[in-house]
Amino acid sequence: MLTIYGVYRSRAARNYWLAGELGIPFKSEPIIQAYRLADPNAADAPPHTRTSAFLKINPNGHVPSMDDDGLRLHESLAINLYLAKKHGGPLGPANLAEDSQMTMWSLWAANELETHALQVLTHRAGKPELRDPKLAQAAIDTLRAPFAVLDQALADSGHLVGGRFTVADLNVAEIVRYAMAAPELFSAAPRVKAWLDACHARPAFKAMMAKREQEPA
Ligand SMILES: N[C@@H](CCC(=O)N[C@@H](CS)C(=O)NCC(=O)O)C(=O)O
Repeated sequence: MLTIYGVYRSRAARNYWLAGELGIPFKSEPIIQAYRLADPNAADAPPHTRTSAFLKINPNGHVPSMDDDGLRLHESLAINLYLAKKHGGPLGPANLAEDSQMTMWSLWAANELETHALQVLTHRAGKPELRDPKLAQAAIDTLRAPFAVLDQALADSGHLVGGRFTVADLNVAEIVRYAMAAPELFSAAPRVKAWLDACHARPAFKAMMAKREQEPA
C-alpha cells in the first residue's frame, strides 16, 4: 500500500496530483509543517514534521515522504519519478533517454527555479508583513533566464519530454506555480503561460487543488 505523508498545502501536493493522474490507490497521512503551528509542543497539536514519530519516518523533518510496501523515499520530485516509472503508462518514461530527460527537467526545476520561485511566492503573495519587494524583484530578475529556457523547450511540442504530458511537466509545473504572483515572467514567456494553463486544466490537478482549498490556510 502506498502512503504519502504530508498536507496538500506543501510540496506533497505534487505527489497527490501525480497519484491522481495515475489513478492509484493511496493513503494520506496529513503531517503538517511544524512552523505553521502556533505551538508544535502543545498536547493537542496535530501530527507535524518535528514529532519524534515523524522524525523516525523522515529524519529531515520535512514533507513529503512516501512508503510503498516498505520502500521509504523522501524528496517530492524523486517520489514522483519513482511512481511514474513504477506505474508506467504515458506519464512515465518509455526508455532510458526519456527517463534521463525527465530526471534532468526535475533537477533543473529544483536547482534553477525553486528557491527563486518560492521567494516570489513569499514576497509577492505571502503574509503582507513579511513581504520585501526588493527580494521579490531580485528573484524575478533571476527567473527571467530560466523562464526563457523553458519557453524555448516548449516550442516544439508544448511538452518537455516525448511530445506528451509526463511527470516532467508535472514536476516542473508545480515549481513554476510558485512564481504565478509575477505575471511579468509569464507575459515574457507565452509558451510557459499556455503550458501551465493546460497543466492546470487537467482534472487531477483540479482535484488536488480542491482538496488543498479544504485545508486551513
Ligand atoms: N526538497 C524537499 C523539500 C521538502 C520541504 O522543505 N518541505 C517543507 C514543506 S513544503 C517542510 O516540510 N517544512 C517543514 C519543516 O521544515 O518543519 C522536497 O522537495 O521534498
